Amino acid sequence: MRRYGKNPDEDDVRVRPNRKGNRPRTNIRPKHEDAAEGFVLTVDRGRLTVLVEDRTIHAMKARELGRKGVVVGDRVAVVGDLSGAKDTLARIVRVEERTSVLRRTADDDDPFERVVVANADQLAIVTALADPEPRPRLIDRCLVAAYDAGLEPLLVLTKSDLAPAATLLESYGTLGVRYVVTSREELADGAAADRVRERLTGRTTAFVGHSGVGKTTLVNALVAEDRRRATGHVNAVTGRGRHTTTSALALPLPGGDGWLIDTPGVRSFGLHHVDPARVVQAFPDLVPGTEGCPRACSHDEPECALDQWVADGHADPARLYSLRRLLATRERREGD
Ligand SMILES: Nc1nc2c(ncn2[C@@H]2O[C@H](COP(=O)(O)OP(=O)(O)O)[C@@H](O)[C@H]2O)c(=O)[nH]1
Ligand SMILES: [Mg+2]
Ligand SMILES: [Zn+2]
Repeated sequence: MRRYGKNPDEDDVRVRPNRKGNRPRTNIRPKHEDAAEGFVLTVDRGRLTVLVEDRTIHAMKARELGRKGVVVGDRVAVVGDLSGAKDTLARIVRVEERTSVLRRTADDDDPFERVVVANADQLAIVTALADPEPRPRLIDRCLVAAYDAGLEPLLVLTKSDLAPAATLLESYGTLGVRYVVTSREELADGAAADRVRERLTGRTTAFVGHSGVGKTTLVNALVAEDRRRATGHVNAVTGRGRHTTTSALALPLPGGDGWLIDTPGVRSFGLHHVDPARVVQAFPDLVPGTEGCPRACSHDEPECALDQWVADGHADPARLYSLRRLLATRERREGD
């Protein structure tokens, strides 16, 4: 423990003498009763765009928010110039309590968890059936992140014109994950958008996917024309993909019934922060079996009570296997 003052035996030194005039930390903040409600659409370093009524305004964090992060999907209170006129900047004075937080750690070695999206209730995991090849471990990691955050996962399998979905779906059968399959033809005739939109109505869905899977193509088929983004083509000059997506972006679904939150392409999905106890909650048939587990059980140790639970016929062994497969992705790296 770090101590201040000369006497190291002095307990609980709370007052730091002669620092900034010894001003007490104030808990009395202006209430901002006149603040408007807003919904965060984009965050680009310190600059945010916020939807207030039907206007998109520019805003920044007020100093009183300190280090508290504001992310896409946050419900916030804003004050100041709310006109949305050019060169105006409103201030975000409060972040409302979040119903969910989708987190990731940049890498498994990275102890800092970052909130990616707030208040989503569904995670669409976009995976191509070919070109690029599906990466089951990345899918598993996204599933763990969804379960950890309390979001309902939805597998979106694209490019079924190039490869069938059956093999991939087999390994998710026991998990009971919902899915939709799309193809190039169905993108062209609107059937793909219809099928996916059905799953998005009335919800806030975060879209994740490895670059090249067709996420932008799909998102563009789902949102209004003026919200569309460029799809990634390889840049002839740099040889790199045109990474048009650098941070999350909230897009309204046409008809105003739901939000789609597009996130940057993920290469890995660090899970350093994930608590096995939260992941098990996605397996209601196994939850009661954990009562006999040791404290902070990893559910993959000899003392874990789930083996007996399954042996006694309370749940399908395949479900326990699936849970352990998912939990194991926390220790493994994508690509292993
Ligand atoms: N064959 C096929 N190609 C697709 C499909 N959807 C997207 N693509 C192509 O896949 C490439 C990458 O698409 P893009 O939307 O930029 O992927 P993103 O990186 O996930 O945003 C583009 O050349 C698309 O035309 C599909 O259903 N079938
Ligand atoms: Mg894209
Ligand atoms: Zn256990």
